[in-house]
Amino acid sequence: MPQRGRLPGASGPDQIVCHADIDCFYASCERLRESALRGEPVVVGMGYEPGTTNGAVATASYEAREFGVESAQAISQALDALPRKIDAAKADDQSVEKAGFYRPVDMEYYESVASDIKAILHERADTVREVSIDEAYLDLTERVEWGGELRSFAAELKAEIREEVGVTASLGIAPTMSAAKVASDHDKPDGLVVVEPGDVQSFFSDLDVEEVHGVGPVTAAEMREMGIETAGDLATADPARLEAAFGERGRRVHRFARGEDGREVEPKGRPKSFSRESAFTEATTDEERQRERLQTLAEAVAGRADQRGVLYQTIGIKVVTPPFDVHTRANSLSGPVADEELVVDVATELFEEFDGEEIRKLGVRVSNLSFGSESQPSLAAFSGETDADSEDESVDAGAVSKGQPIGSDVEPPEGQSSLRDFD
Ligand code: TTP
Ligand code: MG
Repeated sequence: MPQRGRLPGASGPDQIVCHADIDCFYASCERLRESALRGEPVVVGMGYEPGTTNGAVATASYEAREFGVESAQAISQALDALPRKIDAAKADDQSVEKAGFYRPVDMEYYESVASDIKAILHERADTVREVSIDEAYLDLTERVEWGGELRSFAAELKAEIREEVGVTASLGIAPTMSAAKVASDHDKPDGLVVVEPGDVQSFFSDLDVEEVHGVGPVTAAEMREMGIETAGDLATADPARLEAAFGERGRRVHRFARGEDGREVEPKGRPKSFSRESAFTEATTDEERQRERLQTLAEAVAGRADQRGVLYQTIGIKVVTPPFDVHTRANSLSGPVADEELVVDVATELFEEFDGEEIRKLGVRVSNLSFGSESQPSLAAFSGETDADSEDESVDAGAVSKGQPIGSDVEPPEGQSSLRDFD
């Protein structure tokens, strides 16, 4: 079906929007640094320690969700549904099988993982709208065509996030932002749902009304009382009646359920770094091959930064030696530069420490970015804080300046409040 019913000002039938959302994000981060948690029920939250009683679940792994644990639930309720493994092991009457691991929230670590994911997203699309710590919209219109090419692009993006960061993302691709959002949620975890322009209304028609972007559990309950069970019912409901019950939001979700959403992906959030990595087919001690590879990576990274008009102040390398030991080294310069030769030189110099080593994989990263050509206010904010932050910079996942989200030096932090933005 053509773009029937699109709003005036809609960006046209050719928009290809991808919504990316990481699966059980905080729990996935915990699993990255504690492999014993993989495949186990994991709950991340506050307030489960002895002596504390109130607190809430931030997220639960899909295994824990099977026990009925979910985000925003009181921790006491979660503990009833899924006792702590450590308690179950002590008590004879509880089965360790039906217990889970509880971990406290560690925002600094999650921000560092999010930053690596966002770097990949910014590499893969020119326009990225970051909407929460684990969620972003990508405008792919200029990058791919609907069909097979788009599917391979999406599969590669998922694979890159899985291999480079170690978490799984669910992707939804559709001609509008709201449909893409619903699509990414539709087949979680590790989902990939593509809704082509002609299929938006049929995709929506049988969905539960609660799946429509902007319809929460409370609104959904009220809608059900009005006889609106599915997104299809919502799409054909009288908009005036919806407005009477839910205000302007009623009209908006009505449009969304019809696949009408004229919003374009407006950029928000910036890459925190540019990096390139490359693995040898087999670990090698051939120094010439190693150096050549490093040089190619350094040139690619500098080229990418140059293309985006970005300066960098920190240059780093990543060296993976067998079995899977990751070493990161970085040097901060006294000021921001854009200099390919310098990236090659600094990377080569940092690499000298690994002379004679057997190497699996190499990576080069520039960070501590400065977006000079784009906007003056950001540049001013950046200049004001570089000295304090540059010392802490390194290319490893822990590159977070104390207590601050990465990149808060280049733009105002989006903060927790943006997490649940209607976006
Ligand atoms: P979500 O993307 O909503 O949830 P999720 O990534 O844990 O699970 P999934 O996407 O697979 O459904 O939120 C991202 C993170 O935000 C989540 O890992 C923890 C945090 N969060 C809270 O702290 N409180 C909440 O109520 C919710 C919903 C999320
Ligand atoms: Mg998520």
